[in-house]
Amino acid sequence: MAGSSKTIGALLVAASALAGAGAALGQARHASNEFPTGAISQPSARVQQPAWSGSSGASGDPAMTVEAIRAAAADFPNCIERLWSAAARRGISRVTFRAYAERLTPDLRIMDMLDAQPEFTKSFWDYLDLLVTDERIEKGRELLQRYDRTFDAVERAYGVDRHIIAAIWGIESNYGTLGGDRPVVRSTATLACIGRRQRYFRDEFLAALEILQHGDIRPDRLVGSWAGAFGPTQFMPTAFKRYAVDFDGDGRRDVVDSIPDVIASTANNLKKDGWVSGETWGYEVVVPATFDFRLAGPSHAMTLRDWQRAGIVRPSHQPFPRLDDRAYLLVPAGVQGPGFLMLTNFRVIMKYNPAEAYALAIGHLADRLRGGGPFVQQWPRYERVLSRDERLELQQLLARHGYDIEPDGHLGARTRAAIRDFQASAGIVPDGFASATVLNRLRRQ
Ligand SMILES: [Ca+2]
Repeated sequence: MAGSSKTIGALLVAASALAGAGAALGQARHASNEFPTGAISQPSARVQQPAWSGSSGASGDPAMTVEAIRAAAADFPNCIERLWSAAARRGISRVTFRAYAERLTPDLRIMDMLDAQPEFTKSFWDYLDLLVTDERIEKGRELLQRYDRTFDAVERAYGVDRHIIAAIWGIESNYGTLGGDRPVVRSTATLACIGRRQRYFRDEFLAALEILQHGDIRPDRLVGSWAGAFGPTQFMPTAFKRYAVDFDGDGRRDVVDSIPDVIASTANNLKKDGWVSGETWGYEVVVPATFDFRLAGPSHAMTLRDWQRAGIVRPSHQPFPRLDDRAYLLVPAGVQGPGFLMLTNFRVIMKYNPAEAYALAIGHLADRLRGGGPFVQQWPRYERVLSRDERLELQQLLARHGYDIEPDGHLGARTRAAIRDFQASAGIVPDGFASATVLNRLRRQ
């Protein structure tokens, strides 16, 4: 996790994120917020990886043209050698460098993944359905039982709820079964020398070499997503440096093969990111159609007492346990779906995986592991999800109507705000939801 990330393409997350190699790339744990983890399917190690498409990236970045990629690939051995002095300053020996860096070849297929912009995306509810399944709930409960004593010890040491850790384990890698099989050193070396994120990945590459230098993880076990996230809870190399702990006391911080190290390191990560002990992540709430939806969004936090006064209640009118806790309102599907009041710990989960759909899946799976039920309210499953072209068109139409947005196909907070303003002016419930209905209204204006 390289730092915090804020602007989230929240409503719709790229479908490719689920399709391959734990496509791990958020700004925090992963390198771009468009492609979070949560591997659903994973090519097996025996299946031959397809070659690079040989085409320019969709981002339009000058470093992603075919010519730039080919030139950087030709220069790859020199690029690696230029990193030697930085590696040496980190205490990496020439022997280690020779063994793991010098003979690397680039994995150019990663360039396709770095710039993947799928035309079709899934809805928020489709992601939740895919990520929080009965099978995942059952498996998680089994693991909570099997590692009961480890979870006890970790909760005592870090004060982080075991169900959240188990849920991260389940969402990030399906409990260690879908973490990716690409060598982390090769992936990060490729991204450090080729493409549009070289600066970011130089640090990841060098941190990966440090792991091998210290002998924390066996070289053949340091494999993961194409972006270099590894282990059951998908640590990036720099996140490993910051958060990994040796909880089983064998002298190695092995967040791949030691379950105590995995559980404790993940807890330590959340704790250092600000986890509030004894508090949950948030609540499902009912948002009335008359509600002022401009109050929604991460930039507007207020106490649960104030939300209650504004007309927000829990589905069966259970009281909020701690009325002074501050929360922000998330309404992923507008007035037609459930709302959520997100506490501090939701923001902490967002640092772990900076996509709202994934963070909500982690919180919800944790509740289910604890014995809670599904969400009470229905999602608007009849709503069609806009394609990438339609999302762009929606933004272009909004911009043409004078709303302050830059069309990029990603529906973030600014687009939602513009949609709300447009809806208000058109006399529809201003919930900011990018529906086909809104697009049609814009087309007719
Ligand atoms: Ca250990």
